[in-house]
Amino acid sequence: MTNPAANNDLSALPTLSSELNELNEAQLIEFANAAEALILQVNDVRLLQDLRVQLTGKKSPLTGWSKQMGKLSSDDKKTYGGWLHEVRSRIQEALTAHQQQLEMTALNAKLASESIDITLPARGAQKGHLHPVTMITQRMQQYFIQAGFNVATGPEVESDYYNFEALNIPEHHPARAMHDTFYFDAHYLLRTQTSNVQIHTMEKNEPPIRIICPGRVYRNDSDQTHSPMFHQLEGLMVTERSTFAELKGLINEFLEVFFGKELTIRFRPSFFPFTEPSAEVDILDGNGKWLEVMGCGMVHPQVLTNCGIDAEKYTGFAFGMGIERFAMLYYGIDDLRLFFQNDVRFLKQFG
Ligand code: 2NL
Repeated sequence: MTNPAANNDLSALPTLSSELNELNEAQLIEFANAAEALILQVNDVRLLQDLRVQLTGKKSPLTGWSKQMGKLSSDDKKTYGGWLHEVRSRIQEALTAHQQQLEMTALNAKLASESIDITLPARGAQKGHLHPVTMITQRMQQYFIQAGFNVATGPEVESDYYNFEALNIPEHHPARAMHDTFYFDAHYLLRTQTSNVQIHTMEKNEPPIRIICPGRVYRNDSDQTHSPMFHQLEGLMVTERSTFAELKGLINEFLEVFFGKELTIRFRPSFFPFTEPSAEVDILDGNGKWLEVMGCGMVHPQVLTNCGIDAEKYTGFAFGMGIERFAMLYYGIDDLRLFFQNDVRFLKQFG
């Protein structure tokens, strides 16, 4: 920004002689009066600065007159010196007083324009919430905890023994293939289900055992219904007389409590290496379509034996389900990947 030259109009000042000894007191008083009036007309601080220079600066008439003081007789020095001092003092006081006035006015205007209306309603705190997968996990756990199950967790990096071998999954089983399982080396991998936790628990504890095992699992798969990392909740109960009938009753009640309504449920014969017999559980949706929601079965005697549990004395049942699958059904979501993109527009809807 350029600083424009002074543009105050000084024509309102009386035109006086530039010769000091040609002036009288009345003329100088009139000059001071006119200067004061001129000062009061300025309503901009920068223009007032300019006017200060015009009225009292090196090129001002006042300074011009003061420079002639040396040529005067000592009597005249007193007289003219008194008048000039009076004029300069009045002008300077008027400039200072008016400058303060202008600054005050500007400040008040600024304060008024920036004032805060404290009567406006507050914006309110933005409250976060748990991730939908966490909320669904907790909803599932809530049922099993009241039914007497304990929550158990374990490592996500596991050896092939705890992930496959102990579960009766044979060497040549397709789940063991490189394209399904993330291996670190020949023996260590990312668990493909949470069953390793049940194996560790059975190794370390005598029945009765009642546990659920929620957690992250990993499979080399990615599309609308598969994610390389997802969550499972598995359950295991081992006692002296656990039966398939008890398993069915538990699963039926869990599903109806979870979805909060009566359901048509079927247990469809299936196969898992670690359970015998095995079943897949379907629920009938509103369109007459069967939806597969989980798998279950009686723990294979070989699995009990692998964990040091007497398979002649004890029986067990187990089940497993995908947590994202339940979350999709519960919330009506058709793409599993949405759970892992962390798009706030998606996540916000679950508060
Ligand atoms: C499914 C099926 C299942 C199990 C998991 C299990 C664990 C042990 C012993 C026996 Cl240690 N069984 N787990 C049993 C049946 C089914 O999961 O579709 N999961 C998503």
